[in-house]
Amino acid sequence: MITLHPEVREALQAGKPVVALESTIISHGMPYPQNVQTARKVETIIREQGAIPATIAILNGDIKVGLSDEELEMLGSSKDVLKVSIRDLPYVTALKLNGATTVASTMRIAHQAGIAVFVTGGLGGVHRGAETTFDVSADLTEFTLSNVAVISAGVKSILDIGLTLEKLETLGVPVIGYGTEDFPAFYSRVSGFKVPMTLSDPADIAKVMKDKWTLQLTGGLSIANPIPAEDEIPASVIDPHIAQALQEAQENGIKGKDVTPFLLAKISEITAGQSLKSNIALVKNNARLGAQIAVAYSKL
Ligand code: PSU
Ligand code: MN
Repeated sequence: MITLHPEVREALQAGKPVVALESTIISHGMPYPQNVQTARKVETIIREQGAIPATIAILNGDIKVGLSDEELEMLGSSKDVLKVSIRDLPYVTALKLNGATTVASTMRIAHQAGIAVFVTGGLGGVHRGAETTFDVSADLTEFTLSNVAVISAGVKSILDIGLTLEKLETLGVPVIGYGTEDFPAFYSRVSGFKVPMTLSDPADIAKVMKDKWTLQLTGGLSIANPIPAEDEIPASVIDPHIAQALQEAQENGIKGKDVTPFLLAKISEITAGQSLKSNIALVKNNARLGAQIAVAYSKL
């Protein structure tokens, strides 16, 4: 039920490096047209590093790995694209709907397609107040099931970062800080929480991936890449905005799958686009690293 773009299929058959990309960040994480522009730029960066990009989405019920330019435009501009996590996948395929995949569903599809590296912006995780709401992203459970290295800029402090890291430890997920000992907080380079492992060479990260799977330690790895210093928004600036977004979510009774998109849009609105600028910069930065890891992994 998965349709590989011919270029992606050929690259996988030839053992060339391929980098998967998610689509919820396009449909529900950024406004049009910046979302489509960013998605295209990210694909270009991956190519410049010598890898093939494979953006994953569901179009008319077809699970697509690798999109054409027109498909990317449609996905980014259309209003009827559902946010599709693991539980939603069979519903969207059966009813032939359009869907944007989250980290969890993109990991699963990438794994099934044989793609080992996946670039995104931020991971889902344990939400603040999860002790009463039970709101824990399916992204975390997916790390126990799909053999994919996920490059992100860490997690936004809309989440409980400490609990998210504890959960990743429980699930047996290697969390590798790229050139940092501090887990990054998306807009900010530091969260105050330490990463268990630090590596500064993409080739070393590729070796850890290889050994994890050779040891039959099923599941993913989280590669946490801090936002470039010139694009960061310090925690002292962004935290009050995040607090306001969280309060508005509560006042409006936002629940379930709507929580994360609501908070992302609200923060962008409150910061008048400053957060969007940072978001775009960190995704590009992750694309560069992800492609470098994919290239190194393809040589092992
Ligand atoms: N965090 C971000 N940006 C995003 C997301 C999370 O900083 O775009 C998206 C990703 O697609 C992630 C999803 O997989 O939200 C998590 O949603 P939920 O919390 O409903 O599982
Ligand atoms: Mn949730």
